[in-house]
Amino acid sequence: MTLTLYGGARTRASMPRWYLEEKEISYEWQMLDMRNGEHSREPYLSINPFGKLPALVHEDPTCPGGRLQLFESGAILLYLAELSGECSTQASRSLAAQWVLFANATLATALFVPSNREKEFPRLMAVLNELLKPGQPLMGHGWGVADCAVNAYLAYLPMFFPDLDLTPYPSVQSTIAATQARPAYRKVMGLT
Ligand SMILES: N[C@@H](CCC(=O)N[C@@H](CS)C(=O)NCC(=O)O)C(=O)O
Repeated sequence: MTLTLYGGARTRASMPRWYLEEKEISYEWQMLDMRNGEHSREPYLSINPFGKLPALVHEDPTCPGGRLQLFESGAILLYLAELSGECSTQASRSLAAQWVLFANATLATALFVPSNREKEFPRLMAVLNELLKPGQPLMGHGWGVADCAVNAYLAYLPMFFPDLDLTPYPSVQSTIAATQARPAYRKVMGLT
């Protein structure tokens, strides 16, 4: 079986790539040159017709037609969580979906849609600050897909909004620091 992850510089491909590295799943990394529009033309459009990154291709005889093509970082993460064996029950699959959807829809919107940042962002941060316990995963017994999705967005905060005051959220701050210290995260973000 071959897994190929397509991404570009500073894209959400870092999320599924981080997961693959943490779980030591072997994969091929295809970095597209977005400045030259490689994501907006063939052959990439045959993988994601919307021309957005990331996308995953899984060549595997057990997939219908021997090959699965997936776009949307959340769908890719959930598929990888299935492959890694992290989500083996209905309840764990549903909780994983809850956190991945929360990260990609609710949290991402609060962060990156400027009109939401004033009200929605502090509201979410206050709750996350209570829920996040340093060293404890959001679900399950070890670092997993929920932590990957949520913590990847939290770790974007100092990158995209360096002036944002996070001191009211000490657990969020510790979570960001713990994320930045993880070797797999550092590798994927080019911090090593
Ligand atoms: N909801 C999608 C968002 C994908 C997305 O917007 N990707 C950006 C990079 S982070 C992209 O490909 N932008 C290029 C473009 O829109 O032309 C996901 O999570 O995968």
